[in-house]
Amino acid sequence: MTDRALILVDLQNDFLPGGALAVSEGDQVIPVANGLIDGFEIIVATQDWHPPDHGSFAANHPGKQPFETIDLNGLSQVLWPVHCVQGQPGAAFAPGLQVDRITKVFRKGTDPSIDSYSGFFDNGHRKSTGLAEWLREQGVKRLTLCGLATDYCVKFTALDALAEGFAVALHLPATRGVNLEPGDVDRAVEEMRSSGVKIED
Ligand code: VGL
Ligand code: ZN
Repeated sequence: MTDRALILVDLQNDFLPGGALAVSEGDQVIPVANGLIDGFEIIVATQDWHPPDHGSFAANHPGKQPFETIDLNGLSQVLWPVHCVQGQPGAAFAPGLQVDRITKVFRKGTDPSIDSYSGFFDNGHRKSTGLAEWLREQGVKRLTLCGLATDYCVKFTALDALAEGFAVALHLPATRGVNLEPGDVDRAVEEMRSSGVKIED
């Protein structure tokens, strides 16, 4: 029995160099994530999984460009390039990732009207993905997080995990971020640290 689980956040082609929403050095986390996988029995992967008409895509808002911010149904929303479309190669897990070791996949961002950075809840905290409930059923109390992107999906997954009562560690060497504004990644790490996430370097 184990009370630990590894959470692989959005290790998908579109977040790797050459992808639609490439995270700089995103590919470098894959071998590090594989090394972490070897030390866990319970491994969860989150998967950004958008329908083509998703409201976070700039292309679905005439006149808007990627990386502009809009109000989307009452929530502030950064507009992104079309990425991680359900069933498309960009949404698939990164090549080389030990996908055969993944215990369970939680998909998010499926509702076109709202984005979902966290693996636990959508950005309005309206609907649960079922991740917290599933982890508790397995007896999990402690989480190690890694993946992409530090300043979006990793950060919101970590903060929700704390709020759900899990002990949370972030493995920085297996994490990279977007840095839309310089310093975003450093600020995200500080926010996680000050909220109670143990930062492992
Ligand atoms: C992500 C932006 C849009 C992420 C997902 O995985 O951090 N970022 N969709
Ligand atoms: Zn997305």
